[in-house]
Amino acid sequence: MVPLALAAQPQKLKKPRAIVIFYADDLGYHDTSAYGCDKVPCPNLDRLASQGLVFSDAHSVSSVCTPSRYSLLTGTYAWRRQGMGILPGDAKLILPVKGEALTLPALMQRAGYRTAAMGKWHLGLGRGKQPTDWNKPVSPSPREVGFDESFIMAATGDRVPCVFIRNGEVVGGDPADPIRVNYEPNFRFPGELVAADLSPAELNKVMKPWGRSADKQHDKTIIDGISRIGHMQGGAKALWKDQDIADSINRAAADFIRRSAGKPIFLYFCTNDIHVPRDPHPRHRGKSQLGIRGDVTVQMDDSLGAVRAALAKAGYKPEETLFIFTSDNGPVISDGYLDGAQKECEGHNPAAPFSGGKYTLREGGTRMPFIVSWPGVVKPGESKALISQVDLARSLAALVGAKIPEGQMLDSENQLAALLGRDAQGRKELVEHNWGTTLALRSGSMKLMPRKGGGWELYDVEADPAEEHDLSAQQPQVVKKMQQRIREIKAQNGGTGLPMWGDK
Ligand code: NG6
Ligand code: CA
Repeated sequence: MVPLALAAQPQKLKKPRAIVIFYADDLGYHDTSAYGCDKVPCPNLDRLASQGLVFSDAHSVSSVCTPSRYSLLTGTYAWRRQGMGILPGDAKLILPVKGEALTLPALMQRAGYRTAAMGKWHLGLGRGKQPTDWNKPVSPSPREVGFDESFIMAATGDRVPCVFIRNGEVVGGDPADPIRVNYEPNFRFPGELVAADLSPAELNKVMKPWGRSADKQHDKTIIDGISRIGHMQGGAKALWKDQDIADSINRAAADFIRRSAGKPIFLYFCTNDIHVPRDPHPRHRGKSQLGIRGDVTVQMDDSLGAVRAALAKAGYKPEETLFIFTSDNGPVISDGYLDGAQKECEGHNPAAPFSGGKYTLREGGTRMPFIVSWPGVVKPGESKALISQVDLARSLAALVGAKIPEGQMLDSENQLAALLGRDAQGRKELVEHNWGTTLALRSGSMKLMPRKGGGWELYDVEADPAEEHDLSAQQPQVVKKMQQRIREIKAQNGGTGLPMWGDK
């Protein structure tokens, strides 16, 4: 048992030498063996779970990527900002840079940590003249946000540009073959290979069998046999190979860890898995019983193992390492490609026991796999504490003794005691978000959610995790009270409609 005195004073803890946030993409609550899915072996995650605290009521801020990541890194709710949503691949940087507001990596720097962002970014780059010029250093980039080092994909695997960017510069960029990106509708670069322009016979020749778009967004530039969102030209030597994306990110992270050996590090590791396009390395093919989507989950687990191995090799002992595993938003089976997942995942509810998933306000949209491991400090087990990823900012600040300036990171709660297993409750309430400023509210186990077409639905998600029995007619007074509370939360901490950073 942890003495109560310690529970009340987590700041007395020794600072971990390594703090890692391993952020999966679109991974659902029920997608891995660690959370009960026996069709997808994830031995590394299983090991982490057996040594750590496995949360069952931890949430991303949003059921889509950009707002969740923004909130995690800023300790503020993304939905307070204007124009927040899934960003195109050439969007400008939406995070505050130094001098504008403190971010999680910047506060870790102040506490003496070397910081790195690896993998999927999707928070925009540059703020200069649009469109972004990819042929010179892009600024501001993760560096200006507080990351000493970065090796990132600008947006998503399905969006151009399909290149890695190291510390603000395209890896493998060639002045003789400049990169151009365009997101205008009906645009074409001269000679560009665009899926929408090709006949089925031509598509069969140039595309991987699972590279075929299923909608009008994903049928643009074909790169590495996969059609993408947006148009791209040039940069032939810089283009990633989809089957190697995971290994490239793992290598970059391992390199950062190796070069940092002996120093405190904060690693924000964002795997591209299990987002579309799903194109696992051949060594992971067939390793799950759920087809291509399960195989990229195995690949994600392999990346987890690679990061853990790199830490061990560089001398970061388990008892010096706080490792947090989670995902940015709920699961989706079909997300723009005819990759076979629909059929292969038949009978698999990736959000089980919840309903909904990515893009939805149901529990499946934001209820995330979430595991905290810190051997010797965090007792292995399970936690039902209600927590949000927006709380990582204040909780980690408390852990490393960083001061947050007055009036900043206001949506973040210090939930360090819950994260370390010393408080079983966590938050009293939590908002869930999908689009715009539409919010659902959890108040304990009760959940109020706007009904499509008007009105409200009320659920007790503890008794009814799938949100099937609407209690709004039986409990109108609870509906009223929670509605009022949503209004209050929206009005707090600057309200809504705040300008995006970099806008005036
Ligand atoms: C959507 C894409 C989807 C995916 C998502 C981003 C369409 C129709 N759908 O707009 O395929 O790329 O954006 O996912 O284009 S996220 O996890 O980064 O939020
Ligand atoms: Ca995502």
